[in-house]
Amino acid sequence: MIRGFGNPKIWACVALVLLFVASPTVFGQDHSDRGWLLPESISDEGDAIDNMFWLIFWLTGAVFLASEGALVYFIVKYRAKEGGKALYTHGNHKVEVIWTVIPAVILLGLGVAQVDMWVTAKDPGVAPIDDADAFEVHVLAKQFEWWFRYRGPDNKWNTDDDFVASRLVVPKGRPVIIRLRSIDVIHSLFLPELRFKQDAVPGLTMTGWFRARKAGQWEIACAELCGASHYKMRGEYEIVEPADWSARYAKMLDDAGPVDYDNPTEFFRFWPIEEVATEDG
Ligand SMILES: [Cu+2]
Repeated sequence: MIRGFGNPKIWACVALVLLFVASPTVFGQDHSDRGWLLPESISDEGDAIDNMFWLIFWLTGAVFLASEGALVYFIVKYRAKEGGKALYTHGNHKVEVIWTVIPAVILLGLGVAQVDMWVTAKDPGVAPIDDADAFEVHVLAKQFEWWFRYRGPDNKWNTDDDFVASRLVVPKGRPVIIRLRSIDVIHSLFLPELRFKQDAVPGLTMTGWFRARKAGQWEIACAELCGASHYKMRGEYEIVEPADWSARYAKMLDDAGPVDYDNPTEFFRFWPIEEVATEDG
């Protein structure tokens, strides 16, 4: 047997090395160009979330380094010495009050600071639903795929030109309203670059919104483990330049074909179009 094989210290070192080697591969997947960083942010609302993220990161990072630094310092300073005497201490009331009050105040500050962001991102009453420019999409999640329903060229719901596609395609610069339902279990629509993440809860219609400032194609993930083929819910979303929008929209319409109401798709059967009008507003 190799010497030291049973030594927990050696195994702890091996585990630490493995953790550092493995982490970028595991967590940095598909974002290799950005390494450990968050994926690129493509909306102003997403930037606000990132700023909050980084503020918390630096605050907790500083506290982590300070407390671990103090720990190491004291371990070394007060290590066992020949002739050293033990000291009984009951703690220091003043210091304990200080390190309880300061984090409490910081936590309260963060709590207050995030309220606006939360309301902007999540409150259906604040989402720009009535904006004449708003582009609304109905998203239906099911094991194990996403379906997207769009208004037809008449720009009205509940008319014969509404159509369903398997891809999320939306215009750049306009507010996009997402109405989300699930046909079976809880799923979560995650558009990482937009910092958009919303659970699809069976029995409810969830509302969310975003406004992209960059055109391109990115990945959709289901961020809620929803069954054995959860991984199959990887999809793609597309943000289209205003100049290219009419052509892209026409192509979607073409690909989808007309809705056959005598033989409705699962989407229309589960989420009757008549219900749409009553949910709006
Ligand atoms: Cu899912």
